[in-house]
Amino acid sequence: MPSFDPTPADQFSFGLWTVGNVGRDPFGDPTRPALNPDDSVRKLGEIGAWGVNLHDNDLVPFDASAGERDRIVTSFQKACADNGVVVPMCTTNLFGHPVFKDGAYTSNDPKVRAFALQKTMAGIDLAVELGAEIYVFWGGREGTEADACRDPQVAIQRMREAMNYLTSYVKDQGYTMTFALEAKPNEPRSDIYLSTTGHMLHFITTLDDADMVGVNPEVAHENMAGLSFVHGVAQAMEAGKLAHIDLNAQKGPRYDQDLRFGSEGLKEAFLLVRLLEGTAGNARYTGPRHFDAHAYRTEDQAGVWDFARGCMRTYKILQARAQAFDADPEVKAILAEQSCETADPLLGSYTSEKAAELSATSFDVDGIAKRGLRYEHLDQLMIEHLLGARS
Ligand code: GCO
Ligand code: MN
Ligand code: MN
Repeated sequence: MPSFDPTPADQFSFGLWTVGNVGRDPFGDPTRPALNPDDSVRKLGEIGAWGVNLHDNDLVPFDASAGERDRIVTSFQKACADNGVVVPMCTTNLFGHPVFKDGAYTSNDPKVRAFALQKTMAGIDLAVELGAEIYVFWGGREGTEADACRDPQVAIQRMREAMNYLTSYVKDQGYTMTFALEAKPNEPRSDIYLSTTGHMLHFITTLDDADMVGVNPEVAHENMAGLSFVHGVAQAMEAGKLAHIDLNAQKGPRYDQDLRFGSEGLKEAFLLVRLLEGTAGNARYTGPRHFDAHAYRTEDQAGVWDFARGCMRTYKILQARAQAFDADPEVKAILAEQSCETADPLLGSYTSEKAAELSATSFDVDGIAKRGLRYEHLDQLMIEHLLGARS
């Protein structure tokens, strides 16, 4: 039995806000004490995580003085170095303070939009100081309840203006930084703009520096919209736009649950790991495997580390299961039989000659339609690998 212990090559990362989650929810107070960022890093190093991510204010309090900021950052950098933990990604908290109650980059108030840019530039500077090269944008407050408050087209234009401003800032400073846009359909707003990874992928094509911008899809968020997460991630990968990923689990299209990776939706988790690891032959995703999840509210501090170990362990088990599935001769035989990889001379790029030939071709449609595809068997084989009944 392999150990499934994490190694730095796995690139497993956690946000300070994930392992530091105190168990507060809209109905109840914290159930565990706040963790000091330096202690989180020490413990993350101990359990074998590779990276730690943060919002500006997870590390530096909103109202910290310049001196306090520098002291905190220096101490955190030392904690990271001492424990062999890197900071791959940072992001800005543009949702916590009441000033952002009606959005940050999309607010109707130009002063709020300007403050959001100022806060993001400072967050990018902090990220660079910590060595991060990925910057996530999650616009939790960029949405509405009273939708008549602004033209949703204007919201998109303001979002574009902000992204263009900030990629220019990065270039002007000579930083190396990729932006990763994270979609969510709702919560905390009733409706959030650019609500799915698909919306984000198109939006990116309209930006001045589209080559600097990708997506950060999250399992829970795509599930909240009732969509296939695997298909969303695949579209991002195919477009060369998977800049980062938020791994967690979600039970149905409800409120955002941010559960331990693989704890719900095992089949989707299996297919996701298979896709990310490229065990079926596709190009592997090479970026961080970030767990944007938190422990159940029932847990004490020990339970938080059970949760974190569980995320990494489940990922590695699913990786091994996916490798076994794709190496299974029965699976290979069905896939080979069904993929009809031999090039059909009627297909490929259009030429008027080929089109004329295609128009004149007759097809045995009934014969083709009669053929069973053996997907029941294929899916059952996958379930048996998932359940450990085949190896
Ligand atoms: C959520 C979001 C957040 C963001 C994070 C980064 O759970 O609704 O995913 O966790 O990822 O705040 O900005
Ligand atoms: Mn997230
Ligand atoms: Mn979430």
